[in-house]
Amino acid sequence: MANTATATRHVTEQFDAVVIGAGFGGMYALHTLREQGLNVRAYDEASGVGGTWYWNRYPGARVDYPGGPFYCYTFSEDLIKEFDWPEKQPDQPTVLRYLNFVADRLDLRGDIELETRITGAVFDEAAQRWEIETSKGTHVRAQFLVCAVGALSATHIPPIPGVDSFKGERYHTGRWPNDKKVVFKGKRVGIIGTGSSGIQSTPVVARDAAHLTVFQRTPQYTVPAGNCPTDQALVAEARADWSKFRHIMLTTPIGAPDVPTTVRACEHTPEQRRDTYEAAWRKGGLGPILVTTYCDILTDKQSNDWLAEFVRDKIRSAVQNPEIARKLLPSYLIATKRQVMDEGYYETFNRDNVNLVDLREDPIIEITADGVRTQSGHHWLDMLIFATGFDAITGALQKINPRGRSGVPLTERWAARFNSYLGVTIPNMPNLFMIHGPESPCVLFNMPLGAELQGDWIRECILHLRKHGIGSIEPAPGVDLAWAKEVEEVANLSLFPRTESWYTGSNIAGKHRQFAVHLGGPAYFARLREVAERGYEGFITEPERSVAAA
Ligand code: NA7
Repeated sequence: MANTATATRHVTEQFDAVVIGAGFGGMYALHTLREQGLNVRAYDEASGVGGTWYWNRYPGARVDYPGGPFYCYTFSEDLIKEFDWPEKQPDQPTVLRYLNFVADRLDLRGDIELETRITGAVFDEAAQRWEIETSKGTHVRAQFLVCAVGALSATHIPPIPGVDSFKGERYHTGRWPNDKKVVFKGKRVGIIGTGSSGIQSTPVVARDAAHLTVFQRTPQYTVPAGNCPTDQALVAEARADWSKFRHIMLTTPIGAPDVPTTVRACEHTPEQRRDTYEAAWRKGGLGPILVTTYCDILTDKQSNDWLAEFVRDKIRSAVQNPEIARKLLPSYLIATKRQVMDEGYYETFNRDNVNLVDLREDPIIEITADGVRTQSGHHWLDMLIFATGFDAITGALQKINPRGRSGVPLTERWAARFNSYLGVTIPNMPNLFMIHGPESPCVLFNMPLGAELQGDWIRECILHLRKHGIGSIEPAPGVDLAWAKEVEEVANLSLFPRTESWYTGSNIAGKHRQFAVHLGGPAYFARLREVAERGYEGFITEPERSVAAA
């Protein structure tokens, strides 16, 4: 049955492309498509641009990637020259200021409709157009739907008994309020979760709160951020020869400016290894320890164990109370969960006003009106912070749940696995493109750079379709299976799939397990280019039926 949008809906506006999301990915897609003369509208439910960086304004939030002039748009030398990054690991307000600067500099605001959520999208097969519904009740139509919805934007609050009964202040780190200042002073605060956001916010909250209780389910490895003022000499060098720096980022596995080592951990003596780790630890940041120490940390268990033990030793020496130190010791393969970077996390547990609850030994029974009851007793709280993460990578798009061919919704298409072709398109969802979708490098590659490269591919694909009078494009039957095999083969060369994490979907009850990240880095982007050069190999198309149908 052909899927034709109902005639009763009143379509208020028509676009060549609608972009969902006004974060790094959405803003770039809007810009680059508009540059080609396309009529584009972007929507975001937030009151400002910034996407993930708009919402994740929790205390201590910082870029955990090699930051400064490297976690930003790379396509424009002007943007690189005009924005000054004060710190090596920029904080959330700086990243948001940057994205607002870009929105103004590229004059994007006129084509972004804020405070407007996309509530549904249906592909009208006859018209070869998406009909899109907004939270304001409007319906717009577009030939192309670009979903830049964020890999970490569908927040997750675990279904703990009594979760809604807490009567004090309650926040999720991924939906931190923008309209009020959250005050910790004099309050008893609880944080559930010790991922990036729990670990980054813990030292900041502890400094002000009367008392902080950290509820930890899985201890984490975290490395010092080593934040410091931006190295101005490095900035000058990057600005003087930006194409050289961009080229390095385009050719390294995670899109970082740190040139990866080729040395394997077993090539060094134990003393040499300790000195190598120590130097990276002192420098701080994720790049030095994961990219420049040894090349096999994420592929060789022995190499991984050596680094893990080095970090465990750091925890033992940072935390004065041996019993608390023991509870903080992680045991999973280091960096196979999202590697965290901190500013004094372990040392925070030396403070008198901080308490660690190890949920493996003392599980949560329920959340009450005034605290959290664990097996050993009740923790009285004035404020409860959920640092419990996201339905990552796939959750936000499933919430919108676009309906493609035959009106079948995405949740049905993705019921057994999150299938895609190239991590950019989905079978039976014609003319729909994803930025940072499942089976693309998304969260394990420099995300602004990855968004740019995917945005460029989408732009070129659309221009190709227009040039050849093509009305719709979608993956050919079966190419998604071949793609899934390729993603899996690359992942299985690494240690990542051996650990339960949000990369594999294990943090969400009922979500099927699938390591949904393509670990190929530059090889992935080369594959994208190759497919385009071969005339969009693996896709099927239909000629444009009638422009008037739009
Ligand atoms: P994460 O990294 O998903 O962390 C979520 C944390 O919440 C993690 O420690 C979880 O423990 C914990 N969690 C989840 N459910 C529960 C329940 N039911 N009880 C106790 N603890 C729970 O999210 P973040 O927001 O910190 O970071 C996400 C990314 O955002 C981050 O990588 C940065 O890139 C920015 P678990 O490990 O599952 O046992």
